[in-house]
Amino acid sequence: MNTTKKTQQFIDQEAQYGAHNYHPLPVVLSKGKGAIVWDVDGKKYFDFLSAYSAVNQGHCHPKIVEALMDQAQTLCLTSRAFYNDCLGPFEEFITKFFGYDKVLAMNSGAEAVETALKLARRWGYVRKGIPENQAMIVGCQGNFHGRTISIVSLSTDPESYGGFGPFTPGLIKIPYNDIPALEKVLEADGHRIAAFLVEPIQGEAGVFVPDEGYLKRCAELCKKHNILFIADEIQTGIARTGKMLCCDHEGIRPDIVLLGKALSGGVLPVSVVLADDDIMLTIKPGQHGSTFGGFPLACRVAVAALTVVKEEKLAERAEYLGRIFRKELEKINSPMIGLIRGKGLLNAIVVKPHDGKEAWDVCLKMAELGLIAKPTHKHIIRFAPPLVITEEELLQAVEIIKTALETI
Ligand code: IF1
Repeated sequence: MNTTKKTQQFIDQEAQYGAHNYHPLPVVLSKGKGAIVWDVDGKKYFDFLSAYSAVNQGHCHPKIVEALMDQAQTLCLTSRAFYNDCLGPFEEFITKFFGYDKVLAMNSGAEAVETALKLARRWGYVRKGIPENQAMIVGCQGNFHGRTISIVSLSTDPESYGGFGPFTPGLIKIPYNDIPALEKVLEADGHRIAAFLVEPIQGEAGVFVPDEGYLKRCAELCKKHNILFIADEIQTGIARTGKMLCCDHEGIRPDIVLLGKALSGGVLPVSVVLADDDIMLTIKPGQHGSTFGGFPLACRVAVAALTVVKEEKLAERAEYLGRIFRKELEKINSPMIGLIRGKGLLNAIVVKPHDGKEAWDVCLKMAELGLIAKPTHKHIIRFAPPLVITEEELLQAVEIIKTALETI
């Protein structure tokens, strides 16, 4: 891919002064609106990553930005040493929105996951009666929940955990989408297992959609063994898969729900843990928190971001457009398309390497043609545009994907 001098300057600058913990596509963005982003040379792209589903409401949504600007000029941060007039209204709003007794606000997704792990252990000791320091938490192979030491302790991807040991004990990994595996571990160790943590669709694993009924059966098994069912909806939640929560597809209500990313429409890092009193109130003052967690600016932005999702019926849009998108992709005749899968507007194609070209090359070609997406696990390309994308834009985007696959 040819990069302009201006583009290359920014790339070189990052390479020289930034840690080398990413390998981005050679595109330097400077502006966004809805489903479209522009680079520093003014070239336009369809954004088919949406900042890993953080920008479900579209880039720079006016109502979210308005809430941000208004609150930024009024009061940004107080810490939790004092009350403020934004946190309570946000807490009431979001708990009623999702139907839980309580919310605990943090910032990044990883912090929400960490919070859930602590909450699960605490609940395991004080409610379930697990003997001290014996609590175990079950996760799934192929998961992605973040980058902290404890979270990577649960990872099965050497890229995530390799060279970062020693790891947090008390974490078990079982195969995803495998009910017998869950049954087995719960039968064997259920008395000391506090929680089962799962992504309703595995994002990083390549948009891996489990069999219908899997999540429901997991929830039933957890109930039977008095184990908390924790849904990491950080990527799948907030309308991305065609329902407000991905778990809604199976009509299940997790004991703990984790949200992040699109909770702010991509404006600020805001994450939450939702749970009922029996779980949430096991953490007492001074036992958990964060300087920024639930800061006034975040609270105002999150209320605005969720309001936009509801007002603009983004879950219904994702469902409707997702069907069109997959149908159109199915029509593409390319030896490089192995498999198309997804739900709502969280989709992926599994790329079969062809003539020495693989997913990365397809992404470079698409970028050249005006659509940005990123490969995950070398051979999978995730397609997750902002949910505000219009049907017309979506069809134009499909044309680009088609051309890229045909001309590469
Ligand atoms: C990066 C992937 C997506 C998540 C789930 C928690 C978190 C994430 C289900 C942590 C974060 C990220 C982070 C991003 C890449 C990205 C990602 F490719 F790695 F898998 F989205 F698909 N639970 N996902 O997907 O949230 O702490 O990052 O706010 O650059 O690491 P965070």
